[in-house]
Amino acid sequence: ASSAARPSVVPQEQLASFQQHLSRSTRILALLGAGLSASSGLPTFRGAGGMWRTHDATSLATPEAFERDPGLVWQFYSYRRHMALKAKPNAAHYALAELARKRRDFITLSQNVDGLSPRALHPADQLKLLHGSLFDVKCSDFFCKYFESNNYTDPIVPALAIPSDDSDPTTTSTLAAKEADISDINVDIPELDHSHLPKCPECKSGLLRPGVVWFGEALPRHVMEHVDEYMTDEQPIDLIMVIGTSAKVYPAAGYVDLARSKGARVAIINMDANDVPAGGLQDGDWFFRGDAAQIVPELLK
Ligand code: BV8
Repeated sequence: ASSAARPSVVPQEQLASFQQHLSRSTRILALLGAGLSASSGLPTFRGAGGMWRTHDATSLATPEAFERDPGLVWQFYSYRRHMALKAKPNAAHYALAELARKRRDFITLSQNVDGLSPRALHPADQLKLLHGSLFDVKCSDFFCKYFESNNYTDPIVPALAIPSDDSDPTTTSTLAAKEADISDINVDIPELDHSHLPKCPECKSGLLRPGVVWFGEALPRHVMEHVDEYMTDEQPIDLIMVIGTSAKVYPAAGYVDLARSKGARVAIINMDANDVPAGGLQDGDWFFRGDAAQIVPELLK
């Protein structure tokens, strides 16, 4: 049904008080997590979505995993690139992009690497990708500075082609479900030694790696500098929206309390009533429970 026909998913009183505050706010932040893209068919890290084949996704998102088995890590990322390319931004991605066009002092801090906010034409100078992007690639050789943005080739090299069944991500029989319940042993994994993996065109020796921030790696310096500048500005922050994130990964999760310390009120949009940032809900916070794809467009209308 069109949004007009759809009954409001947000309690009217909470909606009114939020929108009143939003209308008076100037400096506004949003912290985005995987829950924002759930309705676009992309699995979150928590729960079933956190598994890929028999691996906990976060165990593959490390430099050590890449060092140990670059072929397996590249299969994981090639699969996620494939799924993200088949997914589409949802109404919440577009609503946030629209807000950024209307409010130049609004910036979005996204933990998501799925490329859906850029595809929703979110103004790039107001979108900070804290953990990089699936569609950036860089040389894994520490001394080589090769970096390439917007590499959408799928698969990035022939050996990483996804098994034939690449069904639509929004159906239940997604590759995610199929991939989730198979283990490496019964997937006919091509012998993925270095010769099959993407090579750095610059230094000719290093393997290319996904341009995402792995656990134990620093967030991109230019991104941190921009966020620090926004945060250390003596101006108060009026509002931070915490959308679809379990807010457990630092330093990203730390921005919620930092915004609070700058006077911001906090609005949490989450499917799970228990998922509130460390320190829990505080006086004056809003908590909108449900699907971000439905709630966010209503809040920002
Ligand atoms: C660093 C890119 C130092 C890769 C990611 C102990 C204590 C504190 C910190 C640490 C510690 N041990 C280690 C650390 C540091 C570590 C960390 O924080 N670990 C955590 C686990 C404790 N952090 C780091 O390593 C960071 N780097 O600290 O470096 C340093 C400094 C200088 C020099 C050198 C080193 C780097 C962290 C970045 C890791 N990369 N992603 C990839 O994607 O493959 S993290 C990845 O996981 C995401 O980017 C995201 O940040 C995180 C997952 O969180 P969410 O997005 O929130 O997703 P999740 O599934 O958890 O939650 C989804 C939520 O949505 C849920 O609440 C759910 O209820 C809700 N939801 C679901 N559906 C919907 C919904 N909501 C609304 N609508 C729906 N439809």
